[in-house]
Amino acid sequence: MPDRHPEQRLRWDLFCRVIDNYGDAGVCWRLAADLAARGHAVRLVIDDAAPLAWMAPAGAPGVRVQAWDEPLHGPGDVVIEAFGCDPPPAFVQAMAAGAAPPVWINLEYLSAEDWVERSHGLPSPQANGLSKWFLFPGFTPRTGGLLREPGLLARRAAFDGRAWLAARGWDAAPGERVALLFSYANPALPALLAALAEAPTLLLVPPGPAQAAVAGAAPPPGLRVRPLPHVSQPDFDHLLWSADLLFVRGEDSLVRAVWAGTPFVWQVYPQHDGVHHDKVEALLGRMALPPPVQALWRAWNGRPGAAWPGLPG
Ligand code: TRH
Repeated sequence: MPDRHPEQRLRWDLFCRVIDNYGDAGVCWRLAADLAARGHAVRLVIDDAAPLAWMAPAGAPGVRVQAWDEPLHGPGDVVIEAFGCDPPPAFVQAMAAGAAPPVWINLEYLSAEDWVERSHGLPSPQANGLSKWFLFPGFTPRTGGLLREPGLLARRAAFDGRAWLAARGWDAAPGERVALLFSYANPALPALLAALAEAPTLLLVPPGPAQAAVAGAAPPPGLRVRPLPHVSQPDFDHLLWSADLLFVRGEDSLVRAVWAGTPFVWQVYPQHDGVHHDKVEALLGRMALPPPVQALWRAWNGRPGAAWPGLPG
């Protein structure tokens, strides 16, 4: 990659196709906004900007959002395609035609598996003479790491979660713990609700399959369920910071749960071939969690043979 001064202001083109759920747009928006906050100019080219209306209603200075089929003038300094989404062919041609082609990065999915260290940073030579460079986010120094905005942990430390919830009318009653449930459809949900109800609990449930599932039945006594509207990405962090226990899913909310510093259980994005269980094991292998917590993670992810263990005391 070119040797550039780190403080140089670069022009970044970030390409994103929304496949399903919120993570494609969520990861790309977070990266775009963070780059812009560090002084760079970002074009976010996205085929479905609808989630940004609630994720980032105010946009961000320095980020220009463009539709996928809008005409694009030539590339800037760095081109990122998220999750192998293949930028439009005409744009790729323009990348190769310039006197100083941009650096071309393929931002991959997050995984804690060992092979990520071997694949991170590898080039993939393309027919047009350019190379794509693989950027694998990850949990070790030999990966691309995790996105974290400057000052995030200090903001988290100064945050008053109960006051923030109360200001929104989502108050916890005295003595109630607050749990957040952001998950895919999950057959273990009734068992989780019963376990949460063993102590007074306010369960905050963002939109999605879990919200649809809890809406269908009265919660067990001891559990108050509050369905939430979509909130902006900064407020999604505030939600995570306000809870005592988190159930998160996918990629971005996993990372945000890590930065929240709150006990969490992760539901991996399920894949038909079952390889998602390896991803859960890989992440468990990087965290020294007590066996009952590991058992809960496995049961929540539907690992074959994993019986529901209840919530660790
Ligand atoms: O929505 P997800 O399940 O996205 C998934 C994963 O990224 C998965 O790895 C990928 O393969 C698949 O998409 C295509 O979960 P994730 O990654 O946590 O993304 C949710 C994003 O939505 C995150 O950026 C936070 C944001 N969000 C808000 O900003 N406000 C909200 O109210 C909610 C519910 C989410």
